[in-house]
Amino acid sequence: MNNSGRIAMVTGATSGIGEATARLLAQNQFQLILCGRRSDRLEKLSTELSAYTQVTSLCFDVRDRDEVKNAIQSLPIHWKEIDVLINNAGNAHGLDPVQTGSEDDWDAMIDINVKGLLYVSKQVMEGMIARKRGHIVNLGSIAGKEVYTNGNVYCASKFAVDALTKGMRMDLNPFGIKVTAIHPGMVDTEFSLVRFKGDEERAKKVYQGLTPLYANDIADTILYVLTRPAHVVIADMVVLPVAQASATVVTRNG
Ligand code: NDP
Ligand code: 8X3
Repeated sequence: MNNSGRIAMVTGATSGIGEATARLLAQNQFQLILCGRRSDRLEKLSTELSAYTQVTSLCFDVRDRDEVKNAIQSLPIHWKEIDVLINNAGNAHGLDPVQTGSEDDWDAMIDINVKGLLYVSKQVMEGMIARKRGHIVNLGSIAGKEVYTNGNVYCASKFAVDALTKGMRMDLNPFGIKVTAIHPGMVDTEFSLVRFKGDEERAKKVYQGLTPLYANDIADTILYVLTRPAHVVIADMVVLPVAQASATVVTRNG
């Protein structure tokens, strides 16, 4: 497929899976709208990727409905014709039993992973519907397929992403819009550092004794789903490292 001229918006492009996806899409001639809250990282990545393709960036918090709307509506006319939306922004906050979980962590996960995804999608879907084409890729998780101990609210947020993906595919079906969910297992990014609030030792332990997925592995999967023939949609994909058999079954060396 010739990707030249296809405009892709990537949320959470300042780190991990989103950043790797932005790099790979740029190398494959997609034009890019990079999104995130950390403007310094957005600027640096925009400059780097401008060597390959046209790039613009939007700095906003997906939790803030007005910020999302204003940012996306501020795009110049050319950039408004978004072909691909990668709903990737999201994180886990905490790993605690539900009885001692923090309400702030709950708010963050529901507001970012679920409501944020909806706010961004709403702004982008309108144009896709009018043009009768587009592709939305939602980042779910193995945590959206299986609940694990202390995963409670994060799992619930990713089960919601799974449900929303299915609902979007149905509602957008009459308009020829493709909707895909990709559900990774353990990917070594800043994810665990965020989950454990900057505790590097604890974050490192998550991936100790195994070869996890890397952000590039998921970027590669995203490029694959975006480059299927026009009549094909990959609806749902679970991608795990070989060392992981389920949300809870993991084989570690030593
Ligand atoms: P990272 O922490 O490396 O990246 C998260 C990205 O989300 C950052 O770019 C961050 O940007 C952005 N983000 C977070 N909160 C907000 C917000 N309020 N508004 C706007 N952007 C926000 O994690 P990953 O790359 O691993 O995670 C990406 C997605 O993949 C998430 O949805 C995650 O749940 C999912 N996932 C991750 C797995 C893993 O093991 N790593 C496994 C399964 C799914 P900034 O801070 O600049 O705003
Ligand atoms: C991230 C993977 O297993 O930590 O969604 O929930 S896990």
